Amino acid sequence: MTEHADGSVEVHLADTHPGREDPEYLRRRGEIAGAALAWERGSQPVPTITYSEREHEVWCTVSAELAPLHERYAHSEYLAAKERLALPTDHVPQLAEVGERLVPLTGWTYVCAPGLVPLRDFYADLGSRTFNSTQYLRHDSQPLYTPEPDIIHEVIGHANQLASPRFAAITQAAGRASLRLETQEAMKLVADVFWFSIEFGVMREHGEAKAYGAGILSSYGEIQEFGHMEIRELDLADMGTLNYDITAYQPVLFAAESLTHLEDVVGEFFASVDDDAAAALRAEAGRRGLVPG
Ligand code: TIH
Ligand code: FE2
Repeated sequence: MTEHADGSVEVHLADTHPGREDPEYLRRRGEIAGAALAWERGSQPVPTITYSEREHEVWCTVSAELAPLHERYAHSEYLAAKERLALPTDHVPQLAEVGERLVPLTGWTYVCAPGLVPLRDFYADLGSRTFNSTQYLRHDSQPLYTPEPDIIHEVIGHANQLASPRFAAITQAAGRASLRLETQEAMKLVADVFWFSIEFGVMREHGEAKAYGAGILSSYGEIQEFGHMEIRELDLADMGTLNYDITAYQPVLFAAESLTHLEDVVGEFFASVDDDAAAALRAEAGRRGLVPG
């Protein structure tokens, strides 16, 4: 992202991004990022974005495609939370509205982010039940999957999940853990466990692997494929050190046996991890030959 002297913002997209060659999309991305950059936390409400018909259309398409797939593949804890949050399916909601719905349920609020937020800042905010969210939409040529988080991922994936008090508590615990960690290695390990749980976690329910991870639940492409991936048992040393590509469907996933199992293993880990415990897990991964390259 480049901020020009005239206040305009230029967004740089990866070579593989479907909107890379679309000048109108790039202009719009700059405009929305600019609104977030100009926003000052605390002094003003999160900026309202006036979404175009084309953007509302993407939201409607993804909401409609996901509805039956959630019924089929999402864990019941997520489904119940989604029903309570009752987000609109016919237009893109404003982040302020997402927060207004979440606060009475679990106390989370949404703030706007121009793009990727530095890891430490993102996690520190999770510790106080504040979610940094992008406001732009994925490119309409590929609504089924986007290689970077957009408002569909942040809201349909995360906000629905955060409407569950139990997922909300695990997410906050990861945020609070970040405040205890001094080393970058420990922070990376926690973020990687988060990736394989809150972002891409699956959980057994009635003998089937169901999705509760926000990254699976916001992609109607990936949600139809995760059942065919390699599904391993929860394993903190493995989750915390396995390499992954954020721009592709995840070929390896980790399944909890139940929500209580997830809380006991991942929730307890976030609640107690410090630099020493993180180093010990990395050493364990090394002994077991897990750490790649
Ligand atoms: N791939 C997700 C989607 O299409 O909704 C978005 C992302 C989640 C995590 C990284 S990118
Ligand atoms: Fe996410």
